[in-house]
Amino acid sequence: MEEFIRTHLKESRYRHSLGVEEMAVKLARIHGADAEKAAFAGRYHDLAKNFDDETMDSYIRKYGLPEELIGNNALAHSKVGAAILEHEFGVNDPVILDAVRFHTTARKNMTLLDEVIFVADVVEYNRTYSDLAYYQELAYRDLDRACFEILEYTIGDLTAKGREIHRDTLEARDWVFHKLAE
Ligand code: DGI
Ligand code: FE
Ligand code: FE
Repeated sequence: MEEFIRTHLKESRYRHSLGVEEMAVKLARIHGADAEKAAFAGRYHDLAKNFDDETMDSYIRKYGLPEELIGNNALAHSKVGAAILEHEFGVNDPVILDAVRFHTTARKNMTLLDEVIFVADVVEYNRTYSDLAYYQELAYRDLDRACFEILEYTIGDLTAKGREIHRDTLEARDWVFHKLAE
């Protein structure tokens, strides 16, 4: 598997993966998730990110993934990544597979590991946006709140760009909003 990401990821994407691993372990320790699972899911979450369209589409068909993923690598890479971990590398822990599968859109009823990976992806040390320190501090302090603010940002950004927002993303925002209000 290490060989797979070394050969299939660009250098910067490989570094991002190690960054997500490190951040996911940190968040897991703070918030009480399984640090070993966090490390594994973090390291391999983007394993399909740099596939060309043809390769991505062939995996979507091979594993019977939804047609809506064809030509949408932003959404497909997380679903294809989970399918490859499961079917080609024999990973059978549903908690790890789901954390990879939903790392881009999030979803309602997220597990603790789902949230750890979703947030670590955005706040890992190699990211360069100006509010990074703010989001890192928020992630250490309040994982649900970090999830919510990231979802709000993503939805606003996609809306501004006129792109379709996946149902799972909208449901995740509503779910975490109600969780915070409780
Ligand atoms: O793979 P990474 O770059 O590390 O991060 P990611 O897996 O969160 O992917 C980010 C991309 O996914 C970014 O281009 C925005 C896109 N994205 C996130 N949620 C949605 C989405 N795209 C669509 N169309 N709909 C969504 O709900
Ligand atoms: Fe990703
Ligand atoms: Fe990522």
